[in-house]
Amino acid sequence: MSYQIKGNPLPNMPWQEKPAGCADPVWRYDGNPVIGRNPLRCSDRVFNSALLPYGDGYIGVFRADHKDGFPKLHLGRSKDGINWDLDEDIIHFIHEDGSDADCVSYGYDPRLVQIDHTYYITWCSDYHGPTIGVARTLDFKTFFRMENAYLPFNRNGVLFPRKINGNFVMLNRPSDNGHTPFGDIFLSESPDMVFWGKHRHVMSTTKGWWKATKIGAGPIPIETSEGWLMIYHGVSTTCNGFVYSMGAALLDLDNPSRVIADTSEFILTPQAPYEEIGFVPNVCFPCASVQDPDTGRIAIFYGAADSTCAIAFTTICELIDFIRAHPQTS
Ligand code: BMA
Repeated sequence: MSYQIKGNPLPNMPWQEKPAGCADPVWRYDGNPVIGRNPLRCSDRVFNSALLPYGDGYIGVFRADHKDGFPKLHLGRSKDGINWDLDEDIIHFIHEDGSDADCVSYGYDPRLVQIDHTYYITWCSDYHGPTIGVARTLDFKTFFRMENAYLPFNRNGVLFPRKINGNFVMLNRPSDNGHTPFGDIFLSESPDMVFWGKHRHVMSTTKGWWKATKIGAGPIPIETSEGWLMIYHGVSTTCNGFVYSMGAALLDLDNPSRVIADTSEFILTPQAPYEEIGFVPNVCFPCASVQDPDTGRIAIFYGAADSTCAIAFTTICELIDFIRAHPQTS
């Protein structure tokens, strides 16, 4: 059975074949991490970041934790999606009237999506606590800050790459003001990217321990012939803290709050040294993917141990077959 990805061909995407003998549905790039420690003068760690094909290469919005401890958003460019030039300056946001709209204290875990001719950034912003900030740009030079999508507290705001039934749709994860020891995935709709409503529950944590504490949407959902492919993080609580793994599910194309299938087993869990050791050990946090409909290849861009950026690979067939072979049944 072969499954189709919708979208434009991407022949120059990062890619490595699955290593011989690998039985897992997702495998790591052997040059990981692709962005290592101290990549900028102002920051010792860049991780949990997002990219999109742009021009003849890639553009990205990066989470850089500055040396005063606060995370900020920076722009980066790459020819191949692997080697990155990051701007030392932060992204400056303005309001419609041109006045300054920079985030007050922090911005982290960005997602980046193109909907029609506009690029949208969503991220975890500060408005009396964490909630979802939204901005748009046409050219990655001028960035207009839009209304925050939700009341605090909320994280992991992930837009679908097209309107569904006439509305913008955003996955999100209501949370608390701390490290949130709970959390299910919801979605919300908006006719105009200002007013958000029609909030619907999508997926809950499960008894399976790798995602028993909380779950949150990761990359922009991938449109496929089988439904929206949603790669997400699932968190387990151990005596040494949280462990962040990755899972994958299929959502109904017309009604994405309906889960068609979900994985009972993780697709990637911290095992490499750069995932197990870092500022926050044992974190694989996916924020973006790029994919090629012609070959079915998918490259997942993820933050490792809140310290570096890494890439892992899969294919549409590997992942959907894995979801169906290891179904979440309750
Ligand atoms: C979450 C977010 C992520 C981070 C993760 C692990 O709450 O802050 O940015 O990767 O914790 O520390």
